[in-house]
Amino acid sequence: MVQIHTRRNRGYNNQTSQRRTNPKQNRNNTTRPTRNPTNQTHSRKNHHTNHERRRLGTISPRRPPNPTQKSKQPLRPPRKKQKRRLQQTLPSTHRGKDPQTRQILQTRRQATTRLEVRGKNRQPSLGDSTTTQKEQLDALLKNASQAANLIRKHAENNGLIHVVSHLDADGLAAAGIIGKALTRLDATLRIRIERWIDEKIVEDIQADKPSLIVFTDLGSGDLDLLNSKLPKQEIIILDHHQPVGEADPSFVHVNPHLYGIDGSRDLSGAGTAYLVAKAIDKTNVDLACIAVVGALGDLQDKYDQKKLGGPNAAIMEDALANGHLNIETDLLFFGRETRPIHKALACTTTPFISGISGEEDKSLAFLASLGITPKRGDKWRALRDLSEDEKKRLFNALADYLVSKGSPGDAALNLRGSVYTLTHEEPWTPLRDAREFSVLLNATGRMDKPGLGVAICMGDRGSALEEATSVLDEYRRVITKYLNWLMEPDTNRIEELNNIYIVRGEGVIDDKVIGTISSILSTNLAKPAKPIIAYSTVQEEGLAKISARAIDLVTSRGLNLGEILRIAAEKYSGRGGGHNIAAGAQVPIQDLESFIQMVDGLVKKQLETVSVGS
Ligand SMILES: [Mn+2]
Repeated sequence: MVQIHTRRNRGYNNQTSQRRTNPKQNRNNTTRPTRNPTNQTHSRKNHHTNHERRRLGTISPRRPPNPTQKSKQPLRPPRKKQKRRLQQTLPSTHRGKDPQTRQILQTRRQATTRLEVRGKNRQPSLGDSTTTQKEQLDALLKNASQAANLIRKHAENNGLIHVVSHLDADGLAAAGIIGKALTRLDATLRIRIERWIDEKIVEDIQADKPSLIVFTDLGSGDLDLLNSKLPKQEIIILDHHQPVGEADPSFVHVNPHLYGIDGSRDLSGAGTAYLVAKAIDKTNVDLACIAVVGALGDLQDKYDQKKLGGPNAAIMEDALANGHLNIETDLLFFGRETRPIHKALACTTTPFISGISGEEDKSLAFLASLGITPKRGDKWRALRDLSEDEKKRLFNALADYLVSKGSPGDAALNLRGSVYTLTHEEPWTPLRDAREFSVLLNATGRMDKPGLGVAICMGDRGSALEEATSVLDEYRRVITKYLNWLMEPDTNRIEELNNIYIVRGEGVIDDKVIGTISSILSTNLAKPAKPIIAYSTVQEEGLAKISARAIDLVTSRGLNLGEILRIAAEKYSGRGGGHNIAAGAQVPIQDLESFIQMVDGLVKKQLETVSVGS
């Protein structure tokens, strides 16, 4: 039985994705009334592009694995003995052969790219010795297999396993990976997607009397809450956010930060979940590409040519080895193999090209102005059909255009890099390009349909994919509309303060997409070294929802947005936290301006302190 539900349940979540129902098990869930959510906006996803940090970056000293995390507690007696065999949904797209599109790939480039991501040729990481990195990863893997053992035990006892995950692309991918691994174990499970954890949510989960709770892509920032509210509960946390406090020794806490691995860049929530899934059963290596999608969703492609590195690269190798992934370097337009070039251009929002992103007609006109014909005969041309010269012309024109629109000089660098193609996905679908897949997941989460995203990660296609695709279209329209609104001249909706940018979404921008907006803008404003604080206000709740982004250049100098937002929000009886590079908070509307001033000051202070001290 799989139930996927969220606090803003609508449509799909309670119906389609509920594969097997048992009236008793369902009592709390399937008819859960839509609750007006409070405490939302913890937009912890996403970081941001940057190139400098891999040279400057640091890895914090390795901490030995916590020997107390052994989870020796006796298991509860199994709750119910009914066997619930789940339909084994093997992805329908994993069936046939990859279409001939692959043959047309530029083989020379393919060969070199594939080499680069493997073994010794992988990007050297950050001045730390390979041995140390290996030790770190080994310790993390050992920790992951503790989690795997505990999950297997609960699955064998047929206890209810409650999976709680984060609403963004990485969180949905993580939920999908663990969800799939659990269905393969025939486990009884329930999946719940949240923007963050609070007391009410913990109580709701407890009311289900789960035998095991697995938190994915969240939990590490809420250890105090979990310690105090769930003292007798068996708990696994698979997260990559900065841990705040110490986990109760009975918890199995798997987090790369505990082993000196940078969780904001080198391993995602989905990646952490994947390591556990792989430890549960080797057959789960087919989920490696979903972990790649999660890492890209959290913008972890920070290595040269926008590659993934660290443990993410090892996961990428699993996906390459099982033939589900192909990597090439090219312009990063979604659907490079399959989509008409003007559509591919219009679908691309990193960087956001004002006047082209989201506007197919205008992209078509832009191409025409460069003398690039969109069709050959009566067939649309895809990016792969362009000559090298045409690609160069297009890249240069876009770079000039971006600068003319006020973007920083290197914004165009975001247009090129490693393209991750999921070779078993149907061409023309948004799942074919791993980055677009992550945008689709994000869209389902942000548009109140996270169950769709999880179902797709677990292998559903068909009508689920159809519905998700239209959700994605709608999401793109919404984002484009908001970005154009923000960028209207003479409105000062994007305001530059001394140390930060403020993006004033007021009550206009839906607070659920404020994180996406700040991510997109973070590569597009004139002074990228200034962190972005974007907010939207929700009058009914009396709250401002805040999403902050910085670039690696600044975090490598010691800026920690998660900490700053936590401190500033707590001062105004709000709450905040996240990664150093991407964080979220909420504060009462009346305190918003003081909060902003405080953040501006804290950013200044933190950067000064660090540069003086180091
Ligand atoms: Mn994440």
